Amino acid sequence: MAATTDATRTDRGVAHPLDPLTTDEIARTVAILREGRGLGDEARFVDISLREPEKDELARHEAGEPIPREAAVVVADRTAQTTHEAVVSLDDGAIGTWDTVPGVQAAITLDEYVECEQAVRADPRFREALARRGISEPQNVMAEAWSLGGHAEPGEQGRRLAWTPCWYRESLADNAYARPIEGLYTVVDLNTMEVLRVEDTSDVPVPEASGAYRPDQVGPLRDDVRPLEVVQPEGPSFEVEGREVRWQKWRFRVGFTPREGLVLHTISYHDQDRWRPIVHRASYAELVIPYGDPSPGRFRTNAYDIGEYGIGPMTNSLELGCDCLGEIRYLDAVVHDSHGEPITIGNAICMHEEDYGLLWKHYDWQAEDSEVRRSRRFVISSIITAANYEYAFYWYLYQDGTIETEVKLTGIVLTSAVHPGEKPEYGRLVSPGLSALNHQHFFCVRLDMAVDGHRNDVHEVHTESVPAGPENPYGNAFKAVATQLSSERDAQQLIDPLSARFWRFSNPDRRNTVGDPVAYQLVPGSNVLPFAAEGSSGLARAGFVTKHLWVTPYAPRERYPAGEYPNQHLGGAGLPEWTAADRSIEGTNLVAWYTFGSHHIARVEDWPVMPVARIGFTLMPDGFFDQNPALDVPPPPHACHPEHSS
Ligand SMILES: [Cu+2]
Repeated sequence: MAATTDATRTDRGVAHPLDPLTTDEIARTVAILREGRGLGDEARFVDISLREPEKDELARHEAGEPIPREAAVVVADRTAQTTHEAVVSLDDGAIGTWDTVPGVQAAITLDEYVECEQAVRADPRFREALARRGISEPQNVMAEAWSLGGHAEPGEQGRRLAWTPCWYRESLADNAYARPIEGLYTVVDLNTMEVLRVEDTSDVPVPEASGAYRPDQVGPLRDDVRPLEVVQPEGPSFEVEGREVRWQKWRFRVGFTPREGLVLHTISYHDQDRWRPIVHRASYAELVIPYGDPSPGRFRTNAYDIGEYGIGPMTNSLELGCDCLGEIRYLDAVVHDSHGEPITIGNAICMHEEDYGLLWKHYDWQAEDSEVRRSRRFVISSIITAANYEYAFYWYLYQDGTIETEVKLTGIVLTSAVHPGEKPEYGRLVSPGLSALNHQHFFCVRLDMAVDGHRNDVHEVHTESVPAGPENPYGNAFKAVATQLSSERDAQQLIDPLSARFWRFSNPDRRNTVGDPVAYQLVPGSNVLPFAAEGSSGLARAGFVTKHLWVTPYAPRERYPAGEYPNQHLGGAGLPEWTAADRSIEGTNLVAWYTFGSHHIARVEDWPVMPVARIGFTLMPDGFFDQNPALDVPPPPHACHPEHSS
C-alpha cells in the first residue's frame, strides 16, 4: 500500500482556473483586505473562497495562459455588527467590490464556537445552575453554540445569537454526549460574547453511564478478524495531475470550498473520440437537521451544517487503512480561521478504486460459453465531523457511465436526559435516562447539469398501468410516460417510488443511435418529507426540503438552496424565492437541486456510537451512449470457463 499527497501543490502554484485558493492566495486576500479596508480584530473572515469562473470564461481559457484569480470573501464585523461581501483580485491586488449586506448573519465560525463555550463556562449564573446539579467543574462541561435560528426573543432581533445545549463529562475518555444537562441552556451574543440569558428549567438528573466506546473501554475485542488487504501490484489505474483526475474514461476536477467542502467540477466521459460533459459542477449545497422535540429550550434544536457553519473546516484528515483502504491518492484542502489564517487539512480528500462485484454477465447455454466482467468503481470521498455527527460524503464513478453519490451517517446521536423510568415521546431511550431525539437529515445536492453540452431539457418519467379495454384487452399493459417540465413550478417534484418515477435530463441538440436526445436519469434513493408543521419556523426557513426535486435555469448567485445566509434567517430565501418567478427551464443551462432526507428514529444499537446509515441517489445514462458502454471492459485476467459459471 502506498499513499501520496499533493502537499507540494501550493508550491507549484495554480494550474487551472477552477483550482481552489491556495494558502498563499488566502493570506494575500486577507492582507489586501486588511490594508485596503483598514480591518483589525473586529473583522471575522467567515468565508474566503475562489470566485469561480463562469462557463464562458472557462471555455476561453487555454492551457499555459495566465490564470485570472479572484477571491470572494464574507467578513462579519463584530463591532459594527455588519456583514460584508468583497471580491478581491489576486492579479492586481485590488479590492474589486466591497458591499455591506443588510439584515443577514454570516455563518458561525469555529472560533466563535470555541469562544462561546468559554463565555458560557465563565458565566456565574451558569456555574450556579451547574452547582445545583452537583457539578463543580465547569471545564468539564461542553456547551455547543447552535444558531438560534428563527427563535430570537423580542429585543434580541438583529443580534448575532447562539443558544447552547450542554453535556457533562468526567474526563475526555467519556462519550461527550452521554450526560446531557437537561433544561440548562444559555443564549449568547456571538459578537460581544455576552451571555444574554441562562435558562434553567428542569430537575431531570444527569445520566450516569459514560457511554464509552473506545477499544480499551469495551473489550474484550473479537479475535477472529484476520487481515484483509487490497493490493494493486501495478498501482492504481488512475492519474492525478494537480486537481485533475482521469480514471478509465472519466475525467473531472476536484474542488473544495469552506462552505461546501468537496466539490466536483467538469465531470465528463470520453466517448465517440471526444470528452462528453455530464455535470459541470456537483456539490452538497445544504444540509439541515430538524429535531422533533418540543420541550422548553430543545424546540430550537435545528442545524444547517453547511449554511450556518460551513463544512470545509470540519473536514477530517484521513488515515490510510482506516478511513480508506487500498491504493489511495489524497488531496489536501486549504481552509482558514476567522482571523483569516490559512489552515491546511492534509489528506482531506481520498480517491481510490474498489472492486464492486458483478458488472455484467451472460452464460450462453447453447454455445456453452460465459462472458463475465467485474465492476470497478472510482471513489472520491471526504468525511466531516459536525460536533456529534460524522458525515462521510462519497461520489462514485462506474465503468457503465453511472455516477452515484452516497452519504454515510455515523458518529454520536444527539441526546437529552429524561427522568429514570420515563419513556420519551419525542426520542427513544438508548441507555437508562438517556434519550436520542427524533430527527431527520436533509441533504441538498446542487448539480449544474451539462448533459453533452449546456443546453438541456428535463422530463418527469413514471410508469402507468393502462386501463383494461380495447387498448389493453389482456390487462397486462403498462408503459412509461414522459412529461417535459417546462417551468420551475412544474419541476417542483416529489419522489414516487410506486410509479417508478425518475427525472430525465437530456440534450435536445444531440441524438443517440435510436434517434432520442442523449440523456441522463436522476434516480432517487430512499427519501422522506419533513414532519415539521406548516407555518413553523423550521419549515419556513428550510423551504427547499418540501420538494425533492427543484430545477432552475442557471444563475450565478443561486448557489445555496436556503439562500446565501441561512443563519438566523426567518425564511423564504433560496429556492422558494427564486422559483416564484416560475422561469422557463426549456432548452437552457439547468441546475438540478435534489433534496433527500435520512429519517432517524434512533435505535438502542445507535448507542454509544452509531453504525453507518446510508443514503444517496444515482445519475444513470439513459441513451447517452449507443449501447452498453462497458462492453470494452476486459475479462478478468484469469480466464473464466463455462464449467465454473454454469
Ligand atoms: Cu441521525
